[in-house]
Amino acid sequence: MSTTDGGELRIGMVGYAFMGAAHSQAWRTVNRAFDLPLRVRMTAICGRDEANVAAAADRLGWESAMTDWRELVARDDIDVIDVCTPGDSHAEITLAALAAGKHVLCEKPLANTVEEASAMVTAAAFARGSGIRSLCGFNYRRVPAVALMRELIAAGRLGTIRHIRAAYLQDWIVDPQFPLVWRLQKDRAGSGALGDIGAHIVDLTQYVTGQRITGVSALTETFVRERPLPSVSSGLAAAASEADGELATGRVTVDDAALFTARLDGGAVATYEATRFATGRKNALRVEVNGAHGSLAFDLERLNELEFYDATRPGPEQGFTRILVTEPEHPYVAAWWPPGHILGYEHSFTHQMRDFVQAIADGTDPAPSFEDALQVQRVLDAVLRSAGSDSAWTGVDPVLTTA
Ligand code: SOE
Repeated sequence: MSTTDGGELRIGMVGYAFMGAAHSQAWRTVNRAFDLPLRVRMTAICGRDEANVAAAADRLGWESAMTDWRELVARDDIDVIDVCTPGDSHAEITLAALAAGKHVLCEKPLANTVEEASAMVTAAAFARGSGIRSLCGFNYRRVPAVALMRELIAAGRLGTIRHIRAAYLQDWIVDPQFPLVWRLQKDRAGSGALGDIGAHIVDLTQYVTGQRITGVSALTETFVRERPLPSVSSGLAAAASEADGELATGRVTVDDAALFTARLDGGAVATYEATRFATGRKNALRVEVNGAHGSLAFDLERLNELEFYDATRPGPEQGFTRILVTEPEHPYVAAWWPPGHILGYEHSFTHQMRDFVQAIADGTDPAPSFEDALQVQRVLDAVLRSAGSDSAWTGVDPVLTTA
């Protein structure tokens, strides 16, 4: 069982790419922004390439660097394992860490399959009996404006929720020459835009409304089906179709875009769009919730703001107002700056670490739990099954031109 060492919480992180960097920034700042009962110690970072992980340790502020995550998990001077790797290793690392009595923070989506996610839920439930805490890294829940959105909806300010409208738009692979990185390979990532960014809007909309998706109708599309292999052989050469003198290419085995409608258990209906081909949109996450008494809208590109339409106000005063979510009474904000001094993307990760450390100290279960993340995984699986079947698809007869 993990024991904190005299008020220290010793972290071991696996992975050092984008999420590793974002989590490292959060581990570095959490005790400086928040008054916590435990002091985080960035004990070790782990990655496969010895030189690269040593450089990452130096750049990101870790005390030591390792190349074998199994050794990291076995260390008795580690209390928490933070999993920042591609999805195909989430389950293996998490199961080993829980079995070793470590608290676990696992990046989203929880796993590449429902089966893996279910095994992680079972292991987390068993470890919970020994006081071990686990959390899945849906960080956007911890943007103050998103947390405020949930508070306003829970307080009934919108009344009965009728519509949920969510889109997460990126464009980083529009160029067909962009290489076949791990996010574009099903065996590494599980799915494409759906699991990477669609998972965020599934979790976020369920979080802010308190409702859960009960069914979907979906379509997915892969616009570019062959891409150049990454410069370093990624073991895909066997699958590559290498013509004479042509650059070796490999097949894209995931969705570039996923669109689906959904029904939720509180009676709301919803539309979701997750795509990496929204040319010009870089990281555009937008959610709007329409209720009987009003609406709320959040835009990640304006993450310190929340748009609120209060239909209970006198007619002449009605209109979308812009709430600047920087007041001390807003979630998390009091730890930072005076009103009007805005926060950024990285603060959501610091807030995530704050809640995780506090939960470990209090002996409570942080959210989203692995059970919450398994439900997201089930939605992703349902989307892919729906998209793979023609059952709900109704074709439109072509107009036969006489010309
Ligand atoms: C995809 O590029 C990505 O990095 C996601 O994996 C993250 O979860 C999201 O926060 C930003 O975009």
